[in-house]
Amino acid sequence: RPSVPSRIPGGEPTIFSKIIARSVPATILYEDEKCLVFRDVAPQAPVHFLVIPKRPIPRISRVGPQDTELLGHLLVVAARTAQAEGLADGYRLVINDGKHGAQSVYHLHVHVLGGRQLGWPPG
Ligand code: IU
Repeated sequence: RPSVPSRIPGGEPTIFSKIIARSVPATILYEDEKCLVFRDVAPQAPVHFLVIPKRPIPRISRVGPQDTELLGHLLVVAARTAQAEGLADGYRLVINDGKHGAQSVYHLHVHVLGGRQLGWPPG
């Protein structure tokens, strides 16, 4: 079938599916049967990694009740990995959704940013 650019909402597979499949390299911090954690290729803070489900949910606005356990798991893994990365002074979780949220890869991901004082509100 024709390949679909990752910027098209709902289109898949994205580059994150290739990272899961190991056909595109990434610095992987954690993996289990449901999720993968890897460093963001363009870090916006001294520590910046992404937590993604292996199942390619395109965006947070598309989740349903059947995703409750998976979404909880992503947050627990995010917190545990933040601790392992030494972010004892705090950090931020971000999920961008759609055009106004500045989402660029349509495979759900939780950003974890830390290692410096972050500002508020975000841009
Ligand atoms: P966004 O929330 O969809 O805007 O975030 C996508 C992130 O994925 C962004 O921070 C990119 O730097 C990051 N990323 C990556 O880590 N590796 C890649 O190959 C690509 C994007 I494309």
